[in-house]
Amino acid sequence: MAYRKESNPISSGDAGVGEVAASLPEGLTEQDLVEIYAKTVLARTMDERIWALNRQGKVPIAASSQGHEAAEIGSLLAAQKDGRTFLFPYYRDLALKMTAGLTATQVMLSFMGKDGDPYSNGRQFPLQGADLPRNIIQISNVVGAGLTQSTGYAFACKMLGDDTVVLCYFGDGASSQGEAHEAMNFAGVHRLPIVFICENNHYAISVPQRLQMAVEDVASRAAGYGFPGIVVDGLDFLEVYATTREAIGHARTQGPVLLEMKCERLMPHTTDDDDRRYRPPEEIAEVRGRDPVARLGEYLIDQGFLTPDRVEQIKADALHEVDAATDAAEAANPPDVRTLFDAVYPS
Ligand SMILES: Cc1ncc(C[n+]2csc(CCOP(=O)(O)OP(=O)(O)O)c2C)c(N)n1
Ligand SMILES: [Mg+2]
Repeated sequence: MAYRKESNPISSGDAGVGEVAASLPEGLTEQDLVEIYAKTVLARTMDERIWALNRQGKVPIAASSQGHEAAEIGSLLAAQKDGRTFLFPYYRDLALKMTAGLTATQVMLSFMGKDGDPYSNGRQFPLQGADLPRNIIQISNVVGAGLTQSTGYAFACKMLGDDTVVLCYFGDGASSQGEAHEAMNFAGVHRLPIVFICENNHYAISVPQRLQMAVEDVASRAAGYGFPGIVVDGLDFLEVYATTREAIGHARTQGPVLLEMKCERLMPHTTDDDDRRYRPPEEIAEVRGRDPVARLGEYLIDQGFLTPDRVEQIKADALHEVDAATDAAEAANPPDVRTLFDAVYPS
């Protein structure tokens, strides 16, 4: 079975998730929420700009995190508050990587494949590679591969007596890969310090969830590996944050947890995809009405943490920052051809 908020077996039950200011989840302050909202808006503005630049022929390809921001940024904030974590995101995690500390200009350099891309200096898919100063690795776009890589990392942490907890991100489609089973089975046997985070947007490119698996919840699979699986509202920033913090604590002391964040993919699979060929317009309109960024902004206004004017100012500031990053990346050079073989290892 998969557990939901009310019956979550790793929770004390009083996390105060999604409720009033007086019961913000542990370790989270009003100031944190305001700052994180500004970063969320910046990530969304960047994502929209990247999409527009693709249509102008300036960005070859992008996978959007629109609709996944609460899942990515809420779980990242939980990891940052914990302080002893290592992250293996996947290709849809722009919002996570940006909020982890990449500047808007660095992100834009990566998407345009220019000199200065901090992940691979313009050699790989955008933001693919390693960002070791921020404890982040995303080696490839091979669907499901990150599960075994991150499980190996968690195994090494345990062997070395290091109390780091690994967070491994992947999609619902990836959860159908053999590697997902192998990784979770191994992690369960060895009680590894790892939190598996499935960002379930109900599609693997054009394949809907019902054609990928015969269960409603990916989280229910955790029972087969001997650890808890919890369904999380991945559009609710506070629920994501609180559940991830609990899961990190559980992973450090007792072993793996599978968190299934129910998200929505607000855009096509990538800039190369046309989702109108397989998603009815009513469905696209419906999911856009449940935008997690708008929901966080409304929550902050409701709680009196932000005024509508301040929200507008945050949006204007984000646009300004993205404009400057766009100009800087457009003016930047491609990587120097003499560096072509740097960091390339002969086989
Ligand atoms: C091993 C492998 N098979 C197929 C692909 C092609 N592919 C790229 S993304 C994708 C869908 C993955 O869907 P999901 O895991 O749900 O992630 P989402 O893109 O929806 O976030 C596929 C099949 C790949 N990259 N790697
Ligand atoms: Mg998916």
